[in-house]
Amino acid sequence: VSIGIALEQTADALERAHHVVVASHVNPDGDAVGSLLALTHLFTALGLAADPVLVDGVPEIYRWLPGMERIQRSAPRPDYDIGVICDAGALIRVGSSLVPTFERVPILINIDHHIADGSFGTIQVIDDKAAATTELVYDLIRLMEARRGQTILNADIAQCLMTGIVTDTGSFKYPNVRPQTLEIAGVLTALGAHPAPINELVYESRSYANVKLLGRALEQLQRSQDGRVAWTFLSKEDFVEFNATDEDSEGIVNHVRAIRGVDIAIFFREIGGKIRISLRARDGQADVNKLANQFGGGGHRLAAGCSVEMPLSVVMNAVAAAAQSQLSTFPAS
Ligand SMILES: [Mn+2]
Repeated sequence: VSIGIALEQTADALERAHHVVVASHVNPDGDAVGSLLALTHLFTALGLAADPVLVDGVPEIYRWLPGMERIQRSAPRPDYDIGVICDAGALIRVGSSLVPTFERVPILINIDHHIADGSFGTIQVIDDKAAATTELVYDLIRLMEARRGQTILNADIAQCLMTGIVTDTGSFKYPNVRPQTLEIAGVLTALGAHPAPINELVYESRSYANVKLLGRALEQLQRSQDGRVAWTFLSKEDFVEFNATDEDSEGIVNHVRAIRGVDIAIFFREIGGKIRISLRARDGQADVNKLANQFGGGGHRLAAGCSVEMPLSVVMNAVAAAAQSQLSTFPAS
């Protein structure tokens, strides 16, 4: 199904709906929160009752986003006409407590830019060329405006959409930026959503604990003999020492990826009896989505994650070895 047809089908379904539940993935990033809130604003403008849900709540660095106070950790109603899941990659990624709500909805709309194996949803608005899910939400808003002859896109929605673009492109630095990304960003900037203050709020308003954790993580940095895989970790003791949560470890993996010669960067942290793993690849042949799949996780080619229940040292050896094994099949980038 082409993206245009899927958007039309989504618009048709929305015309007939009353109660909509909207969700995105656990451990939400800027594109998850941004697309979720932009959709919530859209549905409200269309006269629908919309319930936005994130089982993990909203991370501190996104709490300034317009409408964020509407987000709940569970669905308040038992039943909905439509369920919309954005930026999630897979149904389970909304969080297991929320899956039954989405299994009950008669129409499930999946809006995403992840390449999903066995994609889900009655209607799938999926375009892996989009830099962010908010690009697809922008297209849906424009379509609804054309259908209704109504202006919907406003300054608040623009902030939400731009946040998704800024965070999923690493502030316009990643190869996923396409001409359309910058065209949409131009429209949003004209509406008052300049990328600079968003960048400041998201990346340059770090907690003290975040910077202390970064220092510890850099101290504990390791790499493979050929330097193509680098990794670091934070133990539960590290989190206790700085009175920090996993939210405070945001962005650390990018420092590992920035090392010259590194094709795959890995960041392990010991959180609540599990090991959470963030994976990043330098643009080239490395594919961390595949690597994450080997350990029950997922994401994109260049950014992915997973979570495993094994001792930290065991997990570190296993994932670093799997990364080296993938890289051994092609030359350094
Ligand atoms: Mn995304």
